[in-house]
Amino acid sequence: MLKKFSRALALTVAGLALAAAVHAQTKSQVVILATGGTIAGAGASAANSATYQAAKVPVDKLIAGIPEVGKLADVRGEQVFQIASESFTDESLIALGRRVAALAKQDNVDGIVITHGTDTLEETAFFLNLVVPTDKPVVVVGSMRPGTALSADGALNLYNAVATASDRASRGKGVLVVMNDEIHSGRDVSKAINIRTEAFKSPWGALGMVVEGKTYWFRAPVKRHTVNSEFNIDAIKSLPSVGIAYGSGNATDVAYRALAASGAKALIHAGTGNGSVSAQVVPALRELRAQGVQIIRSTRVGGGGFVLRNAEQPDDQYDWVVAHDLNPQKARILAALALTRTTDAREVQRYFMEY
Ligand code: DAS
Repeated sequence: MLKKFSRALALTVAGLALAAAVHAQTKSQVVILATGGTIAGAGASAANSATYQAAKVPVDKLIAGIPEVGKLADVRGEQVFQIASESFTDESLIALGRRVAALAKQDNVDGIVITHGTDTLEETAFFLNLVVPTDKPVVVVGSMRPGTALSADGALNLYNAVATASDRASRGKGVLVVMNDEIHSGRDVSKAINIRTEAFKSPWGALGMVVEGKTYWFRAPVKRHTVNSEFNIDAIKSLPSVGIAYGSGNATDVAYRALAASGAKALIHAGTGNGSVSAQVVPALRELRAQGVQIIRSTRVGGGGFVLRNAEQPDDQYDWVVAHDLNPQKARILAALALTRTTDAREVQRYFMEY
């Protein structure tokens, strides 16, 4: 009897060990969704690191350019768009979000990489962070130089993005952005420099790094995202129009009134300093608020602060919203999503404090 039991136990242990070994050997299944941008760009000569045509190289050629990635994961590509990202529309965001969410539901997909132009990469990453209900890694990546340039950064960025998307340690951290060996939160990161490979910065710091195909983590997001978000791409057919107007000296209310007249349901004020509003502009914003337009104070000042409610302006009295630490372009994304669920300024303010 005892002999039979120990044989069965030995077989079970061996079976478990084999299963573990097979699992460890089974590579992650990663899908690369290509949308265009510089990472798919081509210049006339290797000396052209800043003069080139974006959105030229197809996804299969991008993957062929990093053969080493086969050691990290089984990778396949889809060409979703082939555009420079400054030409993204809200319809582009929704179409991309739907594809990402659909792939994330598939058992044979462990991670998703999105190649993207750098100009609006931060907006797409934030949008996906808010609307795709998955804890699988979704990694957005771009490059500052085309693949044809000397010391091009795209191939290593893409390799690092696949390394991050195929690593279970990347799960549950929201949508990520991998650029220049760093892993950033899609919520926090923005393009801070327009012409260097070290272009992307997060005011509260990167989450980690990727070095030689391995991820190293030092922090995790605290704001709501993905599976903990109240927004879901499946419920979003379109986004309300939200305009952005830039604050400066000699300000007038012309841009705000024009945006409202064009149908904007919310106005993002890219204010000076702490979201300050010129005395020449306040009356127009109060009038537009009274007509139902949401007024959201952000700041043109980047780099690591946040707009404090009721400091520069009496937001409670005016029924205005502050964008907290979100820059104007990210505030536009969250405001548009918030307006798919509410027209109450206090509820909009809650979204800005929680996401
Ligand atoms: N025009 C830029 C874009 O497509 C190129 C780039 O930097 O990716 O965002």
